[in-house]
Amino acid sequence: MMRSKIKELLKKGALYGITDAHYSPQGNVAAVCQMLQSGIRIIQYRAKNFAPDTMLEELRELRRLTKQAGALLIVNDHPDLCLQVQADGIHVGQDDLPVAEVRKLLGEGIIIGLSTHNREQGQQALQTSADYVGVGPVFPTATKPHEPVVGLEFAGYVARKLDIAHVAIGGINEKNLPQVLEQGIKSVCMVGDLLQSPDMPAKIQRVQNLLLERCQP
Ligand code: TZP
Ligand code: MG
Repeated sequence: MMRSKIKELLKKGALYGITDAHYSPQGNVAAVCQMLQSGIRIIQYRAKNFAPDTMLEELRELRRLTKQAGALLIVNDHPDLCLQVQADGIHVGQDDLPVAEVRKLLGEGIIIGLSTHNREQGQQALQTSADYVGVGPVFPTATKPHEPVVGLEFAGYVARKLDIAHVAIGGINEKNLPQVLEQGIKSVCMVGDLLQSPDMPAKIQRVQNLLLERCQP
């Protein structure tokens, strides 16, 4: 069951990979290949201004590659594409289709991730069938410049007080990662810092080592 798999991975401490074509001159598929080769096991396909046909084409390839690697594939928004390529899950924001609607559309087996930006949204997520919450942006970020920064404090609140799988996101890089982990956070997304790295596999390895070290019980 993929819903329990993502919960386990996030609870243990995982680096969650997200595509972003702005930072990937080599293309989304090539970037994901590197992530998978370096051991990332959760991939979110996020392609904000792409034509539906392009998304479908890339997603078909990513479905094949993630299956082969035993990795989860999550689609940002787009329940239709999620169904079409038989992705493992969907990630929605506060202004997207509500979790209950997505659940009705895609069924009991599908992973649903929900972005949260404050304590109230975090609490509300507990009342839904969301499998995990995204928490952020923890720091200012060029990847999502218009989203108000929620800060480390909210990340710590979710980690310590809310009984739901979670992943911190937004402006996280190798340098500030220890501050995030100090809040009790075990799983993180790094978009720009990973994709812009001249040696992504080496960076992934270092980050995963740090997550492992810091996340010993
Ligand atoms: N959601 C909240 S912040 C963010 C998303 C998709 C962008 C994260 O990108 P980066 O480059 O790791 O700050
Ligand atoms: Mg969205």
